[in-house]
Amino acid sequence: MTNDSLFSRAQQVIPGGVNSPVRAFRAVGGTPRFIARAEGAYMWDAEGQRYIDYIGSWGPMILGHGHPAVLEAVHKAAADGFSFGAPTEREIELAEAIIALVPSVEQIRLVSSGTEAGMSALRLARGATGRSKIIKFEGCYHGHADALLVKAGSGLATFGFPTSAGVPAEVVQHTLVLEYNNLAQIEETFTTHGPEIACVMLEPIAGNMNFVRASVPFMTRLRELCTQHGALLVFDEVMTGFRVALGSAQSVYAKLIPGFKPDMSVFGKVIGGGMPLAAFGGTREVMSQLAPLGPVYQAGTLSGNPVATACGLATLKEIAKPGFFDALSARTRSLVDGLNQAARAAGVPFSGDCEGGMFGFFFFESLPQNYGTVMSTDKERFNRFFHAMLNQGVYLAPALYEAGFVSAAHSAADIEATVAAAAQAFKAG
Ligand code: HOZ
Repeated sequence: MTNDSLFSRAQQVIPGGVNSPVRAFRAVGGTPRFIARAEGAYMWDAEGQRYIDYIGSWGPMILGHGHPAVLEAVHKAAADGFSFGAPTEREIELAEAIIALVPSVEQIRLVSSGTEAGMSALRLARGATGRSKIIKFEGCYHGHADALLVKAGSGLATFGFPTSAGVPAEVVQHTLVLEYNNLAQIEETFTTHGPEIACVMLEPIAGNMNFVRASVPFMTRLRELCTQHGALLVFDEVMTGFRVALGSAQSVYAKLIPGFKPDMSVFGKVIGGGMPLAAFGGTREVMSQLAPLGPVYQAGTLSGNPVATACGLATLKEIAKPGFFDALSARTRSLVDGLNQAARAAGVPFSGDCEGGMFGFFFFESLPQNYGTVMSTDKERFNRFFHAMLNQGVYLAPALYEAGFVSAAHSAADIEATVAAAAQAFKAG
């Protein structure tokens, strides 16, 4: 079977041949690779071609594919039952594990996807404050719930839709979209709408417009303005959670801004270890507004699924081992340094950055601070680079608007091979 034949067949029965748009390779052109299996840092497609995997299922596979301890936990949990629709001890263990690692979270609710978690966090923020307006930022993607699907990154950026069709204007009338890292705009918006703002939601390090950090002055002021105006600061850590540091991106900012904490957090990806699991949490006061304690409704048949929680727990246990993040960060840093050097040697305008096991790069002389600048980086060059890397067995995200991920299974030799492939690709132009 070839990737081409599978893609033709898929397009007969699945819109665009894929179950999530960016996978279709529309941005970069060509045929998506149909993955047959994966192990460690590698994936093999239907034609038996091996790739060094820098997508890692878009973030969850922080240990690499098929980690033995995770596999064992999943096998054991599956043998005990796939789903009960009733509480289990493992859900408490996972909640306790997350709370132990993230001090801003006093209570947490488990759900099945990042979209569900973001949508529920938004409802809770509105319910808890009794306010309607929300602030989000251009290029930040918080899943595909209607109210958040405005000027989002990821697939919306890839396909050039500012906002999805099917989202009525009335539904997004309370969504205020501002420029990421723009201090003047948040000041102005709080001055005009302060008492109406339920929450400010952001990706602290945006991973859906490639990789863009919120600046420290911006984050500091966001925190101050939210506190001053009684709005909740909601961190979408679906990508960054337990990925950029053991304490997530909020621990990175807490090191730079004394006493810093968001009010609510949204998690996904790593906490499920590759299974459908996500969560939202925050202070006990806010979380107590959630049903069955409070008036904000939220529910799910597969929430806290026993197999997914086993997978997530086993993953968190591995990443909490001493030295895990130091090693992962050093490996990711060596990749980014290698790419930056190879580009410089070839005279290619390029800038890469990373935190923990998450990285990004742009064909641009400096690191962009907002979506507008990301959109102005060299897309054609990215696309040529993507294919040159793919042809050399390196699988990067098939769109320039997505961050990349290194796992603990990536060896120094994998990084060297990747940098060598990039040097070839840069030379080819
Ligand atoms: N929304 C994801 C990228 N930011 C894509 C998920 C997928 O295609 O699996």
